[in-house]
Amino acid sequence: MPLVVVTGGCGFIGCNLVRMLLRDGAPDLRVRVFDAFTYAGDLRNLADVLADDRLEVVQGDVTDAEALRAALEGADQVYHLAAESHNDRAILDPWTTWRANADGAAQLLIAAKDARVGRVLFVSTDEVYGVAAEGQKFSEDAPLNPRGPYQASKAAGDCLARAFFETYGLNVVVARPTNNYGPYQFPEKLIPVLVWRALNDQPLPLYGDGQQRRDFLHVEDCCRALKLLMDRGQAGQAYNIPGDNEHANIEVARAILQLLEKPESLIHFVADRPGHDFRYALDGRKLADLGWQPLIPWEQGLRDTVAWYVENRDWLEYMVAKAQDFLSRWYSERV
Ligand code: TDX
Repeated sequence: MPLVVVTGGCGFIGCNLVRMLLRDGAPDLRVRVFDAFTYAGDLRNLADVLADDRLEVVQGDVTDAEALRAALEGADQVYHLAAESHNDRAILDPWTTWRANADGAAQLLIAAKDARVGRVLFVSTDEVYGVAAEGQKFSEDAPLNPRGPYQASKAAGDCLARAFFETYGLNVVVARPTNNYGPYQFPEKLIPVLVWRALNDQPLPLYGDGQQRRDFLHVEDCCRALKLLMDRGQAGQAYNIPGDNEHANIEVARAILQLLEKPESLIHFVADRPGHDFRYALDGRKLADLGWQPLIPWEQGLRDTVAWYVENRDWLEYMVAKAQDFLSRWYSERV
């Protein structure tokens, strides 16, 4: 009976991945979620699959070596998604981010090596490359050039994964996805923040002039890529996961307002994020060579995502309440 461990399995990408693994997996599959339940990780994100007896949820922190040792015992595959994933929180509290993303990565890799895990799929980010100039796309062999505390902490883990392959022969593949969007994204990231604000007729905060660009990838497409890389990626290699779907933040805000039939006058420019990366862009040929491409068109993906938040307004309000301290502090400094 194959055992798959998903760290951060109660978070945004993690819960979507767990759902996909259970949906597509064999009857004898076992999925063990390891999650610290800090704030974004929440059992509610797995509520609809908790009754599946192939799923086990263990509470634990990736910086806790003993807890990790127990969680990885007998694991055939580990998807490492546990992270402090928000740039703005990292700006306010770089230590918490470093601890989870860099120390946590080190402990995870050590535990995987010691437990002789068959394969680790290590989730990094497009942000490790730094800013992409207009027309530029980074391929996997581009130098890492992180510019902020979140990016630097992810780059540390990314480099360490490679180091564990070279030094100990750990079977690890690194994934570098772009900005994911979709159901269950915590309302501190751009799209759910804007949806929540629009639903409540509150100003939509855009940093600076709102012209910064991101490549948006639907979480289902990302999870398919993670699974493919787990199955067919080459050990020791990194793979970009692009969305081929670049938009300025202000275009995203306008699209959300249109979908919710709210006026554009709700858009509000606020003080920029310090060190804000203007643009990210990835060359996806290496992953395309394995037969992957994004399948969910942006118009459909965004429409369905907005509809999901509307239908799951209770979930959204509950999560916003959990984020209230951060949201009040961060946005009160921006107006
Ligand atoms: O209120 C906002 N206003 C605004 O203008 C927020 C929350 C964001 N923004 C801008 C900043 C970015 O240019 O929107 C863009 C997207 O911001 P986020 O959703 O915070 O994502 P980003 O900083 O791009 O990082 C995301 O993608 C890469 C994830 O948070 C990371 O975990 C992932 O590694």
